[in-house]
Amino acid sequence: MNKIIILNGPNLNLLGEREKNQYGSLTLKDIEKICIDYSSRSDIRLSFFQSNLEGELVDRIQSSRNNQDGLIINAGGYTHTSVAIHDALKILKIPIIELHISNIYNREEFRHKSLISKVAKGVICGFGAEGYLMSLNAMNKFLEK
Ligand code: CA2
Repeated sequence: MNKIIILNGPNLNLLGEREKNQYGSLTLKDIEKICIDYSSRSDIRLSFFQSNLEGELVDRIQSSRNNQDGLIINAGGYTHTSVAIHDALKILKIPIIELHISNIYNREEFRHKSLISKVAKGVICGFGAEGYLMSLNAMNKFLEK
């Protein structure tokens, strides 16, 4: 059974409350439930974690080193700024998928740069909350090989 962790960065705890045009109306709890339902039908043991704090995300990434088979990350705004998250991810030897709900490339210029893409095996963005299931499916495929 493969162990996969989904990490969510700052402000994603507010999903479904505001900016519904951009991020949809599902809450992060709704998304977590959908992902857990999916994982219980697949060969996955899923962990789901959100933090607004960069250091807490770095801690989770570090502790995934020895006990996860794949990591999916929506780093929120830290995607565009965090050398610390980039460095922590770079240490991992497991596949990493970068995930965004919105298409960061058709938004403001400052969102076009990602420090995560360089260390990710794949990137999924612009498919709304559906991207969470798409990334789980893609991770499953990566881990099958
Ligand atoms: O599209 C994504 O998933 C993002 O990672 C979301 C981040 C944004 O900074 C990235 O550029 C793209 C922001 C998440 C903020 O979520 C909110 C949800 C509801 C209300 C306000 C913010």
